[in-house]
Formats: sequence, C-alpha cells, structure tokens
Amino acid sequence: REWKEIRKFEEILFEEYNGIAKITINRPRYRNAFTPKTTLELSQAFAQCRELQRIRVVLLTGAMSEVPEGKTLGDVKHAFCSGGDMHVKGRGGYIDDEGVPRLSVLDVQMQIRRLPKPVIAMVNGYAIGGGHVLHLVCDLTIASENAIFGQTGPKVGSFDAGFGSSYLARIVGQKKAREIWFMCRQYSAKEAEEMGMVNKVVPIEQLEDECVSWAETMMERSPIALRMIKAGLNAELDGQAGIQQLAGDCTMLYYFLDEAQEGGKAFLEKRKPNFDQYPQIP
Ligand code: 1HA
Repeated sequence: REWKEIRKFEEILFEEYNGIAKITINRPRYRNAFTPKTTLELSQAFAQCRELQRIRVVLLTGAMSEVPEGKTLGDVKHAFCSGGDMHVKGRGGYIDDEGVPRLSVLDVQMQIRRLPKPVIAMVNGYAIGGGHVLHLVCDLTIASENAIFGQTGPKVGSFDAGFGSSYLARIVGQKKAREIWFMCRQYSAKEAEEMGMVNKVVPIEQLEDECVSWAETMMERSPIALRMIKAGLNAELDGQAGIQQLAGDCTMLYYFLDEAQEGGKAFLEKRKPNFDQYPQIP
C-alpha cells in the first residue's frame, strides 16, 4: 500500500491513502513519547484532516521500532505512544522550545473527539500514560497482539482526571477505571479487549490491513450518519459542549431545507417569511 505524504512534520508522519489519513507519532527512540512539538504537529494534522474533504477516516498510530536483520516485526518491542516525554516534564507542564510549560495533548484529545469523522487508534505496542488516553479518545481501537495498555500517572507524578478517567470509566466501568489508575498495572491486548477498550486484536503483521479494511467499510457508510452518531454519543457525555456540537450539525442540516432558505430570502427581500408552504411532519 502506497501512503502519500500530506505534509512534512518533524515528529509525526502525516500521510494518506484512498481517503484514509494516517498520523504516525514518529519518536520510536522514546517509545513515541510526545513533546509539545509533537502535540502541536498532531493538532495541525487533525485540523487538516477536518478541512480535507477527501479524508473520510483517520488512523492514529506510532512508528514501529527498527527490526534488526533476521528478526520479524513481532520479535521487537514497539510503541503506540508512551505519553508525555519525561525529559521535558517541568513545573506546570511539558516545556516547549521557548520554555513555556504546556499540557497541549488535551487540545489533541478534544480535536479527536470533535472531528466529524471516525478516528481509529491503530495500537501497535505500548499505549501508556497520556498515550493510553489518546487511544481511549479515538472512536475505535484496533490493537496488535503485542499491545500493552496502562496508566502510570500516580507512579510518575501525573494524572489525567479528564477524559482519561471519566471517559475510561464509561468504557470499562468505575471499578476497573479506579484499578487502572490506582494500581498503574499493565494490561495485555486481550485483557483490554475483554474490558471493552479494544474493538479487535490481530497479529501485528495484519494490523494495518485490518485498520484499513475497517476504514474502507466505514467509507461505504453515509458520512453524515456517522458524523451524527459520533456527535450524539459524545453529547450524552459532554454536557452543553456536546449538545452544542450535535446542535451545530442539526443547524447544518436545517440550512439545506427550503424552509431555512425562505427565512433568509424573506429578510433580504424585506417581506414576511412564508413558512406555511413547507410540510409539518407529525
Ligand atoms: O499524565 C499526562 C497528562 C495529564 C494531564 C494533561 C496532560 C498530560 C500529558 C501527559 C501525561 C503523561 O503521559 S504522564 C505519563 C508519562 N509516561 C510514562 O510514565 C511512561 C514512561 N515509559 C514507560 O513506562 C516505559 O518506557 C514503557 C512501559 C513505555 C516501555 O518500557 P520498555 O519497553 O522497558 O522501554 P524503556 O527502556 O523504558 O524505553 C525505551 C526508551 O524510551 C528509554 O530511553 P533510554 O533509557 O534508552 O535512553 C526510555 O527512557 C524512553 N522512554 C520511554 N517512555 C518515555 C521515554 N522517554 C521519555 N518519556 C517517556 N514517556
């Protein structure tokens, strides 16, 4: 499969293939830990995924570690993302090149959640800490058999009491969510699947094919139907901000109706609108 570069970045890869965008965190030396630059680049890539009409589904993954000659992919440890880069964790956040502390992965989480297109986490190895939260906020997670899941915050001086906790609890239940955070254990792909955090587990060699196949199936479905379902599932959990998104999509659809056009036309023509001419469906 030929992935074509959409835009060049330093710490991520941003590519496309037949309507599917693939965003790859590209710091395998550090188990794909993210710096403020990584998260800024992720934000820019997700913003572009929203704008590009030809992109219908997004895959988020981590770059594979190098495989020595004579070894196979499965012989080597890989990472999806190991969370914030501990080398730049400072007071107030992860320190960027200008010395400003940031927690900007939170913006990426919101973007994934708000993107009106499905996002699949293609988990190819460790999904740990802030990297675990990134897979959680994706719409679907497909993992390779070697994938390992877990939170580390209380062990390393951090926590994500936002989506990383409350949305986790919605997925795995309160008891398990508390166990995951309080104990900081690691869980296998199979355990994560049993907890409901993972949609499917496949051998690592088949991971990308499986994700592309799911993406291709979703691309045969109605994009607006998928968009509205995502907005509705979010709205139940996201309070007024979630309703705002769903309501915005309703407004978009309303603007396609003659009834909505009549209101604007009447205003410009300085006359009373005639809404009686449109069907009042019971
Ligand atoms: O909690 C938050 C946030 C909360 C609210 C708002 C924003 C947040 C933003 C971020 C986060 C967090 O992500 S906190 C949690 C940070 N992450 C971690 O605690 C995970 C740290 N890493 C590990 O536990 C392990 O490395 C591992 C389980 C992922 C893999 O273990 P393994 O296979 O034994 O590899 P290891 O030798 O540990 O790692 C390979 C290299 O990658 C090491 O470098 P080297 O010793 O060769 O120089 C290791 O230091 C580096 N590395 C791994 N993870 C990180 C990392 N370097 C920097 N930061 C990392 N997160």
